[in-house]
Amino acid sequence: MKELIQMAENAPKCPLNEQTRYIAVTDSHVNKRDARDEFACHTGLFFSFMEHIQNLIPKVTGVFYGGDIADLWEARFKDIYKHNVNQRVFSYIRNNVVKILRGNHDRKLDQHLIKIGFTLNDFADAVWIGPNILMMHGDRPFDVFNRGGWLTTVVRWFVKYIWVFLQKLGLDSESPHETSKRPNRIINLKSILKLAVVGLSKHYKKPIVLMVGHFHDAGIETCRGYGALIDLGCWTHKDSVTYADIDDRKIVLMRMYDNGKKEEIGVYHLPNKVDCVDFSVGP
Ligand SMILES: [Mn+2]
Repeated sequence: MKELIQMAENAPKCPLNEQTRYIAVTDSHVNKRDARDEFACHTGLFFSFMEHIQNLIPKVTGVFYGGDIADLWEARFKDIYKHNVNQRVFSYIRNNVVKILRGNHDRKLDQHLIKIGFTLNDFADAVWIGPNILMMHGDRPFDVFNRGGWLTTVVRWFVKYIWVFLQKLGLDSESPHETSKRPNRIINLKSILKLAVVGLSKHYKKPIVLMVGHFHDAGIETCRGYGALIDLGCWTHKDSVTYADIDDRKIVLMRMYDNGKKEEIGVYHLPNKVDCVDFSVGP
């Protein structure tokens, strides 16, 4: 918890008011356009989505990207970036993004993106969107399999070699992009993050919404009246992509299908200032 509060304390703050409207997306896992590239089928949708957002400007202030933009576990950046279509993806992100959160699959992507026109200021480990929303990738600081060190090395090695081999044999029906799910299922990282929401809300004496990527499983879970955990989903599922539309009053979690059809997954109404209560004394 201490580490999480430290992340929150260090996080840059972006204003959320009547003049702002943000879009949040996450986990596109842009890859080298081979058979394992699950984003490749959505690139057309990505471009029309980004154009749609650009048309909404100045109504939309910008895009927050929840991490794992590219999959550097599976491909080298130069093999990803040599494809023209991926170069266009990164140029759209560069033109629209407010902040990019670092993910476990692309923790060092900033070093590559800075060489193609991004600035260090575009990246963060966590960011505040207004007073109540804290956005981060979601693996840190609780995911012991993604904390770095020897365990992470073993997990990455397993993903890179064994997992793919099991998939080829048809022994595992899961996507390699959902690799984070298996260890998460054992330690149930999402439940830990829900407890973290309670902890953060108590610490800051206001309801905190923790908005994360990483799990690829879009949904809103309220945390015993203390705030909520919002999973932004991903851009690697076969039939649809997910995103959040954020203004100063609410967060709307949306799913968009390849045919452009949209559907609302859920809404979280942000608290008014008058709703804020002192959680330190209990609900
Ligand atoms: Mn991740």
